[in-house]
Amino acid sequence: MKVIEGIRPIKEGIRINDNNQYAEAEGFVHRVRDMGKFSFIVLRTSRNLIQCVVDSEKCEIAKTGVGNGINEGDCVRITGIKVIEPRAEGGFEIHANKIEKLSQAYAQPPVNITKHKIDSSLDVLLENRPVTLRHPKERAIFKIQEGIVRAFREFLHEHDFTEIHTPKTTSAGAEGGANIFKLDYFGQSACLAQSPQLYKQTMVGVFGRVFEVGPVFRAEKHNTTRHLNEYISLDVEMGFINGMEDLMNLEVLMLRHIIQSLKENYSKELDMLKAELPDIGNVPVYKFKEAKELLAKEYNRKIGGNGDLDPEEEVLLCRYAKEKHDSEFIFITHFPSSRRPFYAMDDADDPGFALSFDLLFRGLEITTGGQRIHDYNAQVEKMQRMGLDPSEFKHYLLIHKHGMPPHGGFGLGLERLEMQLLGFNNIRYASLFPRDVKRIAP
Ligand code: AMO
Repeated sequence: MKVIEGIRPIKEGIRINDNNQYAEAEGFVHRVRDMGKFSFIVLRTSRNLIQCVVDSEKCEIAKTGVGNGINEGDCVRITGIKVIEPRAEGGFEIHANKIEKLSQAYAQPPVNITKHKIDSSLDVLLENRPVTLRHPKERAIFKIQEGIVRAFREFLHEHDFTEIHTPKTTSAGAEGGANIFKLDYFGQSACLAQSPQLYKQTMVGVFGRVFEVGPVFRAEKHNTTRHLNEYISLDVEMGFINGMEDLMNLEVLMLRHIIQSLKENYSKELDMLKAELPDIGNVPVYKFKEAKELLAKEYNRKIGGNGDLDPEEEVLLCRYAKEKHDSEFIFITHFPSSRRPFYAMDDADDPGFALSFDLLFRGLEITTGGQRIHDYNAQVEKMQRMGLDPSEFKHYLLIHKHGMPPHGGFGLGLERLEMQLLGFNNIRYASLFPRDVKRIAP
């Protein structure tokens, strides 16, 4: 009988024995420096760079991989004595007794990934993504991304939310507008999900509180620094709310938890990227109308426009929030109803405006959310008012027909949040393999 072994216990690419004297580390040869009698090999493990000292007379080099010697890019396992060395990363180095060469690299990286920073244009960075992601600073971005999602999940689980997975191929777009990717689905017209909106509401009728982390697709034709054609949406939907404020409070608490968790578990990566995390105190709230008036008064902006905030206005509102309220975040609520989707609930006291909000952070919208219509008649009536045919939404309307609590939620763009946290001027830096108008590979 064949026995299947368990996973070898190893943490961040290194295992240290019980008496803290011996270490076994596995990873990639990041840098080699030949000092004559001995060499320094910097090993890139899954999260760290470990300095190893190799005296070729004392060290056994087991060449299981092809080729001569040990070169940058090779995969190796190094065992040896753990020696305290304050100048080395992590405060120690390994004096190698043995190097097992596990495989060999066949080419030099297209860009130098051993320098302090990758010195190339965004295009070159993305074109060579499978290799450039190996640079410690590049991978730090995505370690932090893991941290954001992990803390998001942790917070919501603690507050009784159930994680769901909804389909990404759908029969109709949830958000409306022209930015829908159409596809042929066995002869039937279908599209890629613009958001899990209708499904997450549906699941409130099942679990009460739900969330999802998943890709969404937007056929935006504009190549901007803040839009991707596929991004990761952090979606939340909560039933039995007393009003939109419950959702805004939830989001603030959630963001505080994310920041705290990043500080506790990802300080190494945050330091590497010189990230300045925000303190999240009370987040100021302005109605859309007030925000427009404020922009006119404080910054001479013309009132009018298209019922939304343009990018410059988002920057100005954040500047105002910082100066006036010492907050890097600002909520804008009560957008004109005509500019919000059919599922948005209107304010009973001010029917031209929807109970919806945007959260702006350091000059950029990172979230849209709001309260939804839960009453069947009200939803059918609003669809008709907006020129939509309720029969095309017959599955969605089943939830209203069979009873829905007052509910609402929000969608947070993962790459946008990270881009603002790390101070990037282009969203593509925060996406592993960005999809934009010109790029669908790698
Ligand atoms: P909305 O369309 O505003 O709302 O999207 C929510 C958040 O998703 C991010 N985002 C994007 N990020 C990168 N590239 C894009 N092209 C892009 N478009 C949007 C932004 C934005 O704030 N269903 C609603 C949410 C809800 O009400 O629950 C929705 O999808 O950070």
